[in-house]
Amino acid sequence: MSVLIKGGTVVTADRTFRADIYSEGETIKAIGENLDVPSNCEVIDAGGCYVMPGGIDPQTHMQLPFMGTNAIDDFYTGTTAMMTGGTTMLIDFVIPAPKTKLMDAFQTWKGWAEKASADYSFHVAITWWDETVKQDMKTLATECGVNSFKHFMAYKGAIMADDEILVKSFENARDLGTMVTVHAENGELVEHLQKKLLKQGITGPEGHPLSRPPEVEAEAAQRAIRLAEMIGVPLYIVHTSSKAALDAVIEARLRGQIVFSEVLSQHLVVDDSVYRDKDWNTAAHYVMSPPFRPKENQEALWNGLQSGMIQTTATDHCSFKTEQKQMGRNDFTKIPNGTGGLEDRMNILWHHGVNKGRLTPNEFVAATSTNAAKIFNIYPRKGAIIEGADADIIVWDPEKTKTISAKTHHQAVDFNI
Ligand code: URQ
Ligand code: ZN
Repeated sequence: MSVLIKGGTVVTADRTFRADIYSEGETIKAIGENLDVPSNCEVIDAGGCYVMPGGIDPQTHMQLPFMGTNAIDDFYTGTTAMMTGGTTMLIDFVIPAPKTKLMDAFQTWKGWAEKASADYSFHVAITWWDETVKQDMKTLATECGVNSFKHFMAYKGAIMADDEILVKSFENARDLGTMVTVHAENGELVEHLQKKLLKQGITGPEGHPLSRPPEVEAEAAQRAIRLAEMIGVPLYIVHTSSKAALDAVIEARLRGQIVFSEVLSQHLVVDDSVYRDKDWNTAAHYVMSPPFRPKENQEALWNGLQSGMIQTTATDHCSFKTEQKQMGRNDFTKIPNGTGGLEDRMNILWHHGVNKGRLTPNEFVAATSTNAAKIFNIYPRKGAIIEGADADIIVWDPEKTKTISAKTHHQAVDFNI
């Protein structure tokens, strides 16, 4: 199938220019004006619109088995919903339960992803360690195209990587020429604070942010940064949510260390007042980790994005229906952690970023697509509008408006934060 996108303004991470784009099958073939195209090709009128690289969401969890249930969006509903909002690729996570072989978990996730309606890739989490893990990391990096290994420093007793696992995995990842990513919260401190709060009789969702304050994130971010520095491996900190953690990233980057960071669209616009909602179900829907923060953290995160100290945006889409959130009805530590968002990320960044003058359209493309493609080594096949690149292209009408709502979104979850 050949398609001509005509009359639009092309916006990439580095330039804005008038051009038509002709693609055949999944590949961009020609970019320019007055293109010579077959008479029977489909023509899309992009007049008055921007034509941009499709969004890449570098952090999602489709149908993740977690905290005794499964995230409700699967690889079909999630990829379909994200495309309606302008994201054309996601990078999900293979998360082996401890003692599960990485290669077995990789096959499981690949099986789930066969129903995806858009392109995807995988990070692989290191949740335990022995020689087989080391060997499987090599197989994944050299034969399966995996170039990033994830470490959850939280979730003690489940998938948490302690310092011994971090050191061994970071060193192996370095030797494989790959990158390490971390969920930076100190799992020991979280457990300690959870027990203290429950003993005080605090069992509702309001206990969640109290058990993981910014200092818990900042300690883990700082520890991951110093471990990565000592071992000499590039580090990517996912869902940086607080000024305290971002300050650790900035300090490392100003020292010349290779540290990338990511911010979730949700953390840029939602604050911790949601946990004080009188309706238990509403407050429980906002239970995710790291939690939503006091509003002043948003300014720091926007400044981080605008200054280039934060390179990417994601959603960490890991959605649970209202009935699933009931698992923590009497104990907030049992509320499945996660929120939705992959359908709305691009709209949130455009409205609160570009329309409010924080980001240029070019910076919007860098933050929603190109930077993630470069960091995870899929550029310029993805995240670019050049001949030979994948034709993952969005036509963006900057004048169009919509109301974000669970009533109209395509995500499987029954709530929209
Ligand atoms: O921690 C994560 O990124 C996964 C388990 C999604 N849940 C969450 O609360 N962020
Ligand atoms: Zn996480």
